[in-house]
This record gives sequence, C-alpha cells and structure tokens, in this order.
Amino acid sequence: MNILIISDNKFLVENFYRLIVQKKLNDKHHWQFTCSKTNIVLLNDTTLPVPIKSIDVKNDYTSLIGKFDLIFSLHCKQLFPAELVNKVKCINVHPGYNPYNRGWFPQVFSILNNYKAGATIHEIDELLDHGVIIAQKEVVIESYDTSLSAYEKIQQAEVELLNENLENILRNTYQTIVSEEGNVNLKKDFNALLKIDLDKKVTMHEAIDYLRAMSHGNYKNAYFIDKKTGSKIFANLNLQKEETKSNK
Ligand code: 0FX
Repeated sequence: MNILIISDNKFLVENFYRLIVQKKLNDKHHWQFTCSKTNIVLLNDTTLPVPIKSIDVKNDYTSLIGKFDLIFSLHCKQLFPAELVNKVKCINVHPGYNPYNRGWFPQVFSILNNYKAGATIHEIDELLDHGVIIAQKEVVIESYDTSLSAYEKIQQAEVELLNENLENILRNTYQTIVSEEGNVNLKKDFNALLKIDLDKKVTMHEAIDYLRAMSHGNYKNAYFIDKKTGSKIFANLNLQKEETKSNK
C-alpha cells in the first residue's frame, strides 16, 4: 500500500515511525511523511528519524487521489477537502475524546467544562474531528493537571491507540462507532479566553480551573493589562501534589 502521513507534530512523527519499524511494517508498505509547508521547524529538523517533505493539502489534494491508498493525519494543521476524504480513506489521530470538545486544544476546554478528555482515532469525514470512531482512550484529568500535563497524558494515549490499532487499520479489519455530535471549539474560542477580565467575579475553584487550563509550559496564554504601564502581564499556574508516603 502507498500510505501518506501528514503531521505537524514531532512527537507523533517520531512515535509513529518507531511503531512501523517495531511492527516491521516499514518494508511491507510505502510510507511518505509530510508536514504543512508553514511548519519550518519540522521541515528543518535534522533529528527526525525519517525524511519529511512539505505538502499543501488544499491546493495539491487532487494529486493524492489515486496515488495513496490511505492517509493519516497526525495533528495536521490543514483541513482535508471533502473530495479528498470521500475518495481516499483518511484517518485522524485526535487529542480529544470525541465527540466531546472536538476541534482546537480539547484538554483546555475539558479542564474548563469537565467533559471527557482523551485520544481518538477516527475516519475523517467532511466535518471537523467528526467521522466514525475506530478507537478511543479516556484520560482522566486530575485537579492538579494543567493543560500541559493533561496534554502529555493524551499524547501517550494517542501512541497507545496507534500501537493497538495500526495493523487493523492497515488490514481494514476494524469496527467503527458512529458517535453523537458533541461540541466543537475553534481557535477563536481559545483566543477569546486569553485576556483576563480583572473585574470578573468568580470562585477560587473557577479561577484555578481557568488558570490551569491556560498553563502550558512556556506558552504565554492568559494575561491581564497592567493598569500603570498598559503592558500585558502573562499568568502561568504551577500546581504540585503533596508527596505522601505512598507516592514517594
Ligand atoms: O497539534 P496540536 O496538539 O493540536 C491542534 C488541535 O488541538 C487539534 O484538535 C488538531 N487536530 C491539530 C491539528 O491541532 O496543537 P499544538 O501543537 O499547536 O499545541 C499543543 C498544545 O499546546 C495545545 O493543546 C495547547 C498548547 N498551546 C499551543 C499553542 C500554539 C498553548 O497553550 N498555547 C499556544 O499558543
């Protein structure tokens, strides 16, 4: 089979490649790894285990039809056109527990709305993170998780799902589940969360949930405006679980 991987995520490229080598699938099929042409970091990364080329799905998708038997999206930032997903089997590995918080940064929204979080492998249809579900794994978000720690657990779950389901996907021997519509968040919904309204009255519970949902390593997400200087002041929450004898 000719299989195309489109990914903008280094962790998934590395782990997907590791799995196909471990499972001795790299010689059985022809694999081509690609990323978005705007992903300069990945295109210039010399530490990747496999060569990666750029692809412009929106403009060049017709050349993929007939050439590839299967396409994987591993956090590809480009939307797949309807004609492509209707003519070639396209599979998405998504960092959310469909149909909850489909779309942008699912774990951020799961911390805020308590909907289930996790990872889902599904067929791609014309709607965002919507096609029939092949497999999924729930990840429990604890009271002390931030967006980053939740995301790290979700990425592990994505790799576990790929490990458990890759052969069945290649052999086309998997069952699917049609899910409900759930809810969708877009990039603009995340952007709308960034500016802190200093006069808004919330409980401490809501304040902590908001700040941990916006805390993701070095990303500068939540901010307020300093009244004296007009500068943006970025906020990041650091949470630590007390060490007890049993978890020392
Ligand atoms: O690649 P990805 O993990 O995922 C995103 C969407 O959430 C996903 O639904 C879609 N299928 C995929 C194509 O794109 O996104 P990322 O690598 O840009 O960000 C990873 C995490 O980093 C994100 O969940 C939250 C955090 N982050 C990222 C950016 C860019 C921030 O907290 N702030 C940011 O500005």
